[in-house]
Amino acid sequence: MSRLILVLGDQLSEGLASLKAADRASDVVVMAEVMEEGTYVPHHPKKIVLILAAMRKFAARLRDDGWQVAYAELDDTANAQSIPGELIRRAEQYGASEVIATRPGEWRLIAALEDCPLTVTLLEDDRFLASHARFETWAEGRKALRMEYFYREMRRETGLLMEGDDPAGGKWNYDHDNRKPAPDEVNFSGPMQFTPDAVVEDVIALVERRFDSHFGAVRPFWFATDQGQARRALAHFVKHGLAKFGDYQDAMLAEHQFLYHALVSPYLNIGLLDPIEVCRAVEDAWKAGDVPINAAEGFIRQVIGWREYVRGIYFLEGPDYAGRNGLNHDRKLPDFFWGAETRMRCVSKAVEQTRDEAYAHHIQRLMVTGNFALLAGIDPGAVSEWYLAVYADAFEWVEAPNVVGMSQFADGGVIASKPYVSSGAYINRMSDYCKGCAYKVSVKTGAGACPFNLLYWHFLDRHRERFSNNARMGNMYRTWDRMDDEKRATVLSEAEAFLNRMEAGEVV
Ligand code: FAD
Ligand code: DLZ
Ligand code: SF4
Repeated sequence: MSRLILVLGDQLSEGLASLKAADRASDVVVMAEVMEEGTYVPHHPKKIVLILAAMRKFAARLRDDGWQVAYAELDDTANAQSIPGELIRRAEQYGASEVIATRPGEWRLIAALEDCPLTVTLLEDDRFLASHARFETWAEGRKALRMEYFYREMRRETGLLMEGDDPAGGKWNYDHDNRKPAPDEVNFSGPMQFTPDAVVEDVIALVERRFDSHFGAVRPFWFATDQGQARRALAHFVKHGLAKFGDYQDAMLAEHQFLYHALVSPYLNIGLLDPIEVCRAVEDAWKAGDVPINAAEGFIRQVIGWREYVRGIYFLEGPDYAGRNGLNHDRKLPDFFWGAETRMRCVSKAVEQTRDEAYAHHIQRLMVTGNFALLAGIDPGAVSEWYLAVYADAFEWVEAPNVVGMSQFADGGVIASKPYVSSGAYINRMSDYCKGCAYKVSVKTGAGACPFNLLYWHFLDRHRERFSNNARMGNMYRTWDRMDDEKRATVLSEAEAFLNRMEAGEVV
């Protein structure tokens, strides 16, 4: 009897565990475009196009390779519009009762498959360096789960940038060199862009029709949608962008959204690129003398360090992780996250770019939108849903630890040892956003004061009990405590007034 082999929209890898376990001669691959996956959060239209177009191309490739594929398009009348529903329908159609699936990257879908009234076997997703068991072994008995130590083990295990037992160049981490402010000129034209072919055009039309209420621009659409294109995009970045990736990793420019970033996370996360393949390409460029060590190490750390580490945390911490709210923040997410007007140029530019590209780089996510949400005390569940919806690379296993943990400190400090908060000074140092902003970054209180300046102290003050004994935050509290009482009272009342205006829906 044939078995059903489930392939999800972010599992588009030929070497997927469920495909490796299948019998091409007798099993049926099930792939389904379903409204439930398209709407559990209002995904950005570009993200939906990416996934559905890449699914259609992957299915065609499997068929060419001799697989029998039962593929449901979104508009098919018989489509059950959910993954379990489609499995049940296909089980009846093919007289199958057994499903082989690769463990999804989200607790929600794992639970749905476990509850499905068919016999479902979930195989470990081995497209990562560290299995769950490997991560658990690393985490066991440690007081603090800091990424840096995990990363060193991954370097040793992969041999990436290693000279014998030692790190290449003598240091594990070159982050110190990677904090240069925004450059005056950028000589990288950005990620490789692809003109939509007929498959992509069909999906764009479908998404325009079915998801027209979702935030985000569907056109122009230029993402890679198959493995060949994704590999070309990677090679383009390694050749033209990587050398300066390290130097300007943290910089932000309003008119250069991509700076020297790779824009490969959507391709990695849906399976078009393999993390080791990506890192080897970067290491080869360093070995060939084409890029400096700070660029190669900085990049490889993100992929075999951060990317693996956050996944490990998500599965180690369990299904409640994404819902944590360690600082009890409960304000509503302001409408300007969905494109309404704001006078804060940094936030407005980051959201505008997110709307147009379904992309923002790490520091825009962490130190502009994330920083604002944390300082303003927004409900981290709402913040997390926003990030999960608006970025093309967002799947809960990677999004939740970055947002709930790293950015909102809502996991109580599992990931970060201190909250990532800053006043406007940091944004001004690393970007060109403050030039031309309606607020003045140098003004601390009174007319035109930058909201980040006010909210920064408001955050520290309202969380004094939680953070004042944190050794890494002592200086901040000492500076706050040195201010005279009147100044402190003014800061707090102006911050409150700002938050009240924001909550009342005024343009702030
Ligand atoms: P580059 O800056 O060129 O980095 C190279 C690669 O490193 C990325 O492609 C990515 O695969 C990996 N990487 C870098 N940082 C991280 C990280 N912290 N966690 C995991 N992988 C990392 N990344 C996602 O893939 N999906 C998300 O939903 C996501 N949400 C985030 C939310 C917040 C609040 C923050 C601060 C970061 C988030 N990140 C997320 C991490 C990071 O912002 C993106 O991976 C990166 O911006 C992707 O763009 P890029 O390919 O140009 O990356
Ligand atoms: C994100 C997404 C979307 C928008 N649509 C589909 C879909 O129609 N079919 C599918 O199989 N997968 C889709 N996905 C990806 C899933 O949501 C993803 O597999 C889970 O969130 C687990 O990471
Ligand atoms: Fe953002 Fe403040 Fe700079 Fe305006 S002045 S761009 S609000 S940091």
